[in-house]
Amino acid sequence: MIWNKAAECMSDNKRQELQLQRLKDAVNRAYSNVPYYKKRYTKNRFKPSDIKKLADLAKLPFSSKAELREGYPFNMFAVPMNEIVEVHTSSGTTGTPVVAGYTKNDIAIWSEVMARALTMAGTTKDDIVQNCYGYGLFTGGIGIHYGTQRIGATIVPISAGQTKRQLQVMIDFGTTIITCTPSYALYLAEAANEAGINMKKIKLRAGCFGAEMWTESIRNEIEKRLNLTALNIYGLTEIIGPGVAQECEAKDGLHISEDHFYPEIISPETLQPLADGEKGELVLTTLTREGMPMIRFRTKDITALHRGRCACGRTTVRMERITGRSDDMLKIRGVIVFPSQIEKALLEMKGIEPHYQIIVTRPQHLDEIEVKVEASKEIFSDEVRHLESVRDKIENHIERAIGLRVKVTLVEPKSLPRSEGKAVRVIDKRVL
Ligand code: DLL
Repeated sequence: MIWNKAAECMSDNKRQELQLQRLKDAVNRAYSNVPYYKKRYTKNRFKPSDIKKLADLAKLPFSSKAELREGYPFNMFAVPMNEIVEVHTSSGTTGTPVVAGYTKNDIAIWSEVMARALTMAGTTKDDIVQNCYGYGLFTGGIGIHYGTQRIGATIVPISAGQTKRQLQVMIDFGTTIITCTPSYALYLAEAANEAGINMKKIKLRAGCFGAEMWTESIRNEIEKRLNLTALNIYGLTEIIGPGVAQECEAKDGLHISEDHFYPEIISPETLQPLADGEKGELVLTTLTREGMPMIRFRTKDITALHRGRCACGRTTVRMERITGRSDDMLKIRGVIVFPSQIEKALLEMKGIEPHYQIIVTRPQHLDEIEVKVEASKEIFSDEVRHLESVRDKIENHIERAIGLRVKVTLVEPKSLPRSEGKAVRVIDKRVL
């Protein structure tokens, strides 16, 4: 168990003092060692010594994925290559990835914040952690691995895929904690059900699910089907990987390890800082990272921050679960739609499975959304009239939720593609 009370239960004053001192160092390191920052700060007539208080950070320009890609592969590194002990890349399927470099000390910090995250899910030395995040250039597998080893729990580095084997190992090894994407958790549950495995009889107790957007309804499904406590883990390659933030058992937001990652919320339209509690885009600054300092990185993830002591006793700021991206937000016939709103509406309906795809098209210059969702086995074998009435109900329900009429197609159970990593939920076929 790694509950670093000195860091996680710090008073606001003490934390801000520590953050300011670390921020000064971080900005200085970035400015002195990475030409990208030096060029931009010089253009803005900014010197690292201009950081006198935390709010001064807002004077600095943002960084974004697109700019980091231009630094491919190693131009964003702030130390000589022989101090970089590990590299990872962002999990994008297209285009040039962002490469993240870590020094030995960065790996120690990553292990620490990941250990804190797993501890929030109740992991102790006595646990067996089945890690189904992919190992390799993706940060998911190795990040969880480091955290588990830091706690001294047993890591089962099974990686993604091979669902039958996952289930066998889970039973034979007595896995107590599982880590994977929420969509893979649902897939595992389905496979377990098919294999006749009674989840109540196995030892799984909790899971850290993240790397993609999910909702409270998906949490309820996972908890019911896998018979465990499902907690949310957040992170991104550019900042460190998983472990930037994690939900504790109070399930009241994700605690950000803010002694290492400084969060801001901005309006994606005006780019101005927003107050606590207001929803906007999360911007993160690494306070201690040596290999690749990241100053004001626009995550494009939409959330809000909440301060105050949590029921668990931690005082670190909490972020709400991510409800969308400022860049994949859908605008359908002028109306803003977040795929998560459709998911939420869908999962409130009976007669369907939590496997769906949202397809956006633009026939005759008008946007259309088709939601393909798997009918449950019972409903699908029912008469057509019943199927149609279920479909109409879902269409009405989604319309009430998002203010738009969408076309719902009920498809055969298990006919939509399953994913072992991030599920592809939205297919935008529009040429905009
Ligand atoms: O997905 C790191 C990770 C691995 C996090 C394992 C959690 C568990 P990237 O591939 O760089 O890194 O993708 C980062 O994924 O900006 C979010 O848009 C999304 N994301 C990550 N965690 C969550 C989450 C890893 N809990 C991008 N909820 C981020 C919603 C998430 N979105």
